[in-house]
This record gives sequence, C-alpha cells and structure tokens, in this order.
Amino acid sequence: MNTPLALNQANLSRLPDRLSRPTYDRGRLTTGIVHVGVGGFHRSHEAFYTDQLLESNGLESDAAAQWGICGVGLRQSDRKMATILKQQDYLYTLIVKHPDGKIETRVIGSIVDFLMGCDDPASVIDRMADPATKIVSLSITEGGYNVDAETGEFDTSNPDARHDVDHPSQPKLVFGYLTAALRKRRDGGLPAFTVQSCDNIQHNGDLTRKMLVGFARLQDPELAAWIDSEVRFPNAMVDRITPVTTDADIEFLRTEFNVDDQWPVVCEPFCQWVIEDHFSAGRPDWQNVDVQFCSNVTPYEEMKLRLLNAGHSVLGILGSVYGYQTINECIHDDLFRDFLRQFFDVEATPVLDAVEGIDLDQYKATLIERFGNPNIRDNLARICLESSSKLPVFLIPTIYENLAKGGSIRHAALVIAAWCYYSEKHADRHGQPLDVTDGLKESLHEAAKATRDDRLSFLRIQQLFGDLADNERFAQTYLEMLDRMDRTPDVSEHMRAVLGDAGGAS
Ligand code: CS2
Repeated sequence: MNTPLALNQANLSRLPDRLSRPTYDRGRLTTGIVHVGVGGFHRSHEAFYTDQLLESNGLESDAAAQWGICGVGLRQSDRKMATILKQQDYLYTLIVKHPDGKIETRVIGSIVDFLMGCDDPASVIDRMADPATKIVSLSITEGGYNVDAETGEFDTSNPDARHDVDHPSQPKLVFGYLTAALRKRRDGGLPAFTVQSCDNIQHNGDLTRKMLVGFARLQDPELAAWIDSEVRFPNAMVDRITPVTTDADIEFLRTEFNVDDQWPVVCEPFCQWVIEDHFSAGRPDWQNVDVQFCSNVTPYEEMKLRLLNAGHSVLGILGSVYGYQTINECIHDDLFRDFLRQFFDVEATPVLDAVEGIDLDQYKATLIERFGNPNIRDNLARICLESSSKLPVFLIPTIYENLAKGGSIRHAALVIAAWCYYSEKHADRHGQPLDVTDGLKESLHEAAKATRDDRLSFLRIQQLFGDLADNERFAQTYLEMLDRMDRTPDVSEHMRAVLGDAGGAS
C-alpha cells in the first residue's frame, strides 16, 4: 500500500472519490461563527450542519460564505486538537456508523481557523469582537457554566472567576472572554453577537445569560446591563451520540481510503438540533439542512435530557459496576434493556410534558435502538465522565418531581446507591479498577466511604442532591438500595428486584 495521504487542503482533490469532501471554495469562507470547545461533539454536530449548508448552497453569494467557523480552545488540554486541526488545514473526517454496518464518511470543511486562548487571549477576544463574527457558540460541558450549586448564581468563589474579574484582558474562563469581546463591540458601536450554548443543560441559553451577566456585573454593571439587553441566548436541544475516537478509527481511514487523518470523529446517523429562533445578528440558514427552529424548546430539552442523557447515566453507572464496557453491551443484555425501558416508562415519562408532534413511545424505542447500535461502542467511561455535573441535570429533577407526585423512585434510587459504590471503590463488582474522571472525585469518594458510619453521608452532598436526604420516602428507598449493594455489588440482582416490583408502591 502507498504511504497514506496526509489530510489537508492540497490533498483534498487527490482523495479517493468514495470519500465525500467539500466541493465549495473554502478559501472564500469568512468567520461568522466562533466556537469555544471543539471536541468530538461540535465536530459531529454544529460543524457538520454548517458544512452541509455550505455544500448545499455552493457559496453562491457572499452571504452564504460568511459562516465559516473559527474554533477556540481556552486551555492547555485543547492543544492537541489545535495542533492536529492546524496541520490538517482544519479538515477532519466524519465517520457515520449505522447499526447495520454501513459506514458513511465525509471530510468536513466548515472549520477554517483555530485559536488558543491560553497562548494569546487577545487574539480570541479580537476575533469574537470582529464585525464578521455573528455567533459565539459553546460546548464547554455541563460543568463549564460555573454555577454555584447552592444559590444557582455565578460561582464567585472559583479562583479563575476572581482572576478574570481583576484581569479583563487576560481571562481564563469563557465568561471573561465573552465579556471582554462584548465590551469591545459596545465601545466600537457594533451590534452584539449571539451566544449559542450547545450543552446538555435545561434552558441552556437562559443559564448562559444568567452566568454571563452575573460575571459581567462583577466587572462592570453598566456593561452587564448592555449585555442583558443586547445579546440573544437561544435555548437549544442538541443531539448526536459521538463516542471517543479510537486508534481503530484512524486505522480504518488509512486502510479504506489511504488517508491519514490524525483525529477523525465517529458518530451515529441520528442527528437533531432544535433551536429557539432568537439571534442578535443573523444566523445561517440551518433550517435548509434539517435544523428545527421553534419558539419554545423546553419540552424538547426536557425529553432529551431526562430520557436520552438520563438513560445513558442509568446504564453508565449500573453497567460500569456490573463490569460492562459499552452502552451497546448493556442494551444487548435483556435485563439492562428492560430496566432502562421501565425507568423510561415508570419514572421519567410520567413527569415529562408532552412534546408536540412527538410520539414518546416511539422516541423511547428509537433511543433503545440508538443505544444498541453495535458499531458505536460508546464507552461507559465517557458516559460516567463528570457524573457530578450530569446527574443533577439528567436524573435528580425526575426524582424530585416523582416525590412531589407520589411517583416511582426505585430505579433512580438504585442508580444513586450504585453511584455511591462506584465512587467509593472506583472499581466494578469484580474489583477491576474503573477509570473515574470527575471534578468532585475526591469529595464523592470521601462521602461514599463515610456511609459505613453515617448511612446518608453520600446523599447529603447538597450541591448534587439538594435536600433529598431529608425526604423520608426517598431516604428510606435509597437506604434499602444501599443495604442491597452492601450485601452484593452484583447490581443485576437488585435490578431484577426493582423490575419485579415496579408498578407497585415504592
Ligand atoms: C451523554 C451525552 O455525556 C453524556 O453523558 O449522555 O454525551 C450524549 O451522548 C449526547 O448528549 C447525545 O446527544
């Protein structure tokens, strides 16, 4: 075999025809979108939709060419992405894996630049403040919003936040960057850009507004008021399962297409983006490539967070303790699949609002199919990554609402008891170590360990569970599950028990 062709602009025309690639003139693209947090998800979702749009309109007009994306990394951990994308002229391959084994591949061309904030903060601030920039979008993870869990306000105790208040031109957090850029725009008489959150958070736009205005107020109350009135923060629901890229994926492109892409992205065929149509300075015609615009995204967000994301966490935690590696492995075990479906039906759905035009039964069946896609092999370690930022959004609200309505809480209680075990042992039921990554790893571990003397210590972590420990009904059910986990960490036994008594009183 020939030496693989490096993926870059000069080699694009030399790639095999079977590998779809941009036919639009990337050289004409200007940067209308600055995106903070370029990982797999941004590259399989917003950058994918934008590439589809650029391809479909063929850049017929200058207006169409204004929506190139400039990626931004704020931290050292973004360096690998920055380096690889730069070497590849910001091109990468999207590998879409269908459940039946079919694979679609396309080189995506919508990203046209990349800046590293930690190297040169001014370059990022200037790019955001540039008149060409119309949208700054974010995928900074659920934990990136710097929310004080107790008050729900901007967390001013974060040392990086305090640093940013005192050093407006050398920020560390995204809110410092946005504030500095918006100040420049206001002072220069430019309109504000839109801030578009692409994270799995309920009312992600509203939360972004609250955090940004909260931060800006500490620095400059007048500017904060301007931001509050001028910047639009559309709420949005984002969805596409995007597992971690493996060496096998890189190898696949080498053997199949003789191309050397150092960091391709793998994803499922399903893709959805529902956005509230409020933008400060225009937006791409994403509706032409199946992005849905609506006036109120709340029911979509809730459905997705409390079914898909919560379902992932349910399987992620129980599956990890059981000793499974991937979501599809869980789904192919009847017990795990039935448990998940029952959690959906008995706990999650009864506290969900109806979503116009969506048949929830069908949605749930589709989720199980998507999770079961044997070619995606979504790692449970990815799903459990930063669970302490995820469960309060994905699962805990369902528990509270069920408690208020007298609904079932047993499935969720078992998941939390299993999470306590996971946090104490950092190992599966056989004692095999688990790869645990969580900002609260240490405090979770301490609280979980302390349950030996104080049974509710884990549940008392207020920033995660609020006052669930004071709710007698929940505490009792949780203690029953904790006792079960003490008897045996074989979660399958407890899942069977919960399955058996669902429908009855909890
Ligand atoms: C996952 C999500 O992070 C998680 O726990 O549930 O990354 C999920 O795969 C995406 O939200 C799918 O759209």
